[in-house]
Amino acid sequence: MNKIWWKESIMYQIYPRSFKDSNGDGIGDIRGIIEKVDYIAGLGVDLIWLGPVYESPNDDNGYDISDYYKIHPEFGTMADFKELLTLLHDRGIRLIMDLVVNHSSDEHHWFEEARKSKDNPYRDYYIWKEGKDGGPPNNWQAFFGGPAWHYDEATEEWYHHLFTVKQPDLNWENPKLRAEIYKMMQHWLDMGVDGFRMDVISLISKRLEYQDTPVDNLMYQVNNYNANGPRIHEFLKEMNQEVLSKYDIMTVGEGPGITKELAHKYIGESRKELNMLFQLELMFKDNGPGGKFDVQEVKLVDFKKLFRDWDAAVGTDGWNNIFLDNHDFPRMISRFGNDREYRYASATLLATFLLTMRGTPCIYMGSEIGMGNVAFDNIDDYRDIETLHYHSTSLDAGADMDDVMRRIHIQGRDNVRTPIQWSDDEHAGFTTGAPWIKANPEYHQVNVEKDKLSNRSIYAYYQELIELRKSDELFVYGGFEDLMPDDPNIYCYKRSMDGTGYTILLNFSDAELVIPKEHKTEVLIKSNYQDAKDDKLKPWESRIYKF
Ligand code: TEU
Ligand code: CA
Repeated sequence: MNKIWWKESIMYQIYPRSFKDSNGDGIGDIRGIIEKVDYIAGLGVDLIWLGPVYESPNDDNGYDISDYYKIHPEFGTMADFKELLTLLHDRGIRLIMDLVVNHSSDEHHWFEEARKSKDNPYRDYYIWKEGKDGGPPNNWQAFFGGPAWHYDEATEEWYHHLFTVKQPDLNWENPKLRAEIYKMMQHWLDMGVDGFRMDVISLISKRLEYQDTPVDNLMYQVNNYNANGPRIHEFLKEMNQEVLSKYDIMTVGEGPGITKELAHKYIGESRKELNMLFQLELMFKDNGPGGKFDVQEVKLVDFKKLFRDWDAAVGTDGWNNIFLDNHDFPRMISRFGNDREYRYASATLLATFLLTMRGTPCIYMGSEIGMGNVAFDNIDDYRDIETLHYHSTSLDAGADMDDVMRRIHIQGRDNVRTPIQWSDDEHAGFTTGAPWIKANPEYHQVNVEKDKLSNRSIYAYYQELIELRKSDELFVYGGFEDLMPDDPNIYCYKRSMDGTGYTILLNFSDAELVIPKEHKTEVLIKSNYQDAKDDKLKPWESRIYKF
């Protein structure tokens, strides 16, 4: 196993709009992050993933970029960005940017040119087709609803968009486009950025037949027609050769359709493509036949199997990222823990999981104080395009709207996009103005100020666990073994090397459970309960034993 810094790093994701507003316009910004650099550094993390801060009309909150070289004025200036980078580097913290190159904004000048005429030099930067029988070129659906094609009257052709109509897909078949992207990546890396999180990178190589899918199901279409296209590895190898290999940086790829069987092709060290993946299998596991708002139960045994299989899939020639939420999915404490009776215990149990698994952990901002999902009663308080689209189409279809709201409360992306709760002040201390999205009313009970004063501080627990992980490289390079794969409530695994190591025991339930006998001889070095008992695991108790 090769040793390298990005395997040893502890990542923290910042969704800039919702982190901290510095100037009272209600939008989180770079100077807000600068104000909180000590808060971030104090946690002990050493790698930041910064969500998109590029110029964007914000159809999809920055995932629709109109200029890859500019900082969006609502986030600040290029000088602010450079100052943040320096401040972080001074503290030994690296920063990676979001790289969103499956699509651009329709307001990018490439697209504004491309749509002018069929012979425009930028035409071929995007994907244009003639319609079929008066309709779109094929029956593909877009992620956030509607067809994956939009008719453009000026040239009487359709352009392809897997996300919204304002996110036209880029044509990676075109070498000029690829060269532009590589040049742009070099620009940021030359500035000192430490790598990229690559948005839906699994979708960039298209199947040029553009065949109809026989099944009316978005995920089926994505997995079989959109993801892992024929040239994906050729493109990633080229990108690695032209750009990535020239810098001491890290990359994490994201995207649907990357199964554990295919993972090695993306991140095998010998393959020279990417370093690690945000695998979405767990994130999609509760999606029923009706998609993400059709929520199904996921059992702990399935959760464990998934991590066991992914660990085996990367083996010793590859690397995983370990995360349980991000800006697209529900808060981990609400999804996998108990955010009501056992907030402290389940938040710290999930922290223990993230920080003791094999793979680079990624902590989504707010987890360090145990922030949970939000449930606004009124749809007007929601901002996410996916949620709003789901609501309006359900309304048109005559659905039971109480049930629709209930589903939004469970799965909507705004669950993770409400402002960070800094204090009990108005708007959770996030802004002095009107926030772009309301704070989660839980902020009166759950906020940074209160957490830090508490003798059961979740932030303090994260600090301790991060320190523990950093104190022994066995947590990074040791092997992983699931010791009780079939237990319905307990996750028990071993991290070890040459006969020494740690046993991690996690009670994923509200019940008090008997401790499996074989661990009684080991030394307990950490529990999330101060009054841990010898023979019983309390609800959501986590333990780390050394042997
Ligand atoms: O998301 C990729 C992705 O797979 C989404 O379809 C995800 O499944 C969806 O958000 C679930 O509801 C990335 C970004 O993380 C997301 O914020 C963007 O909206 C999307 O790409 C388009 O750029
Ligand atoms: Ca602001």
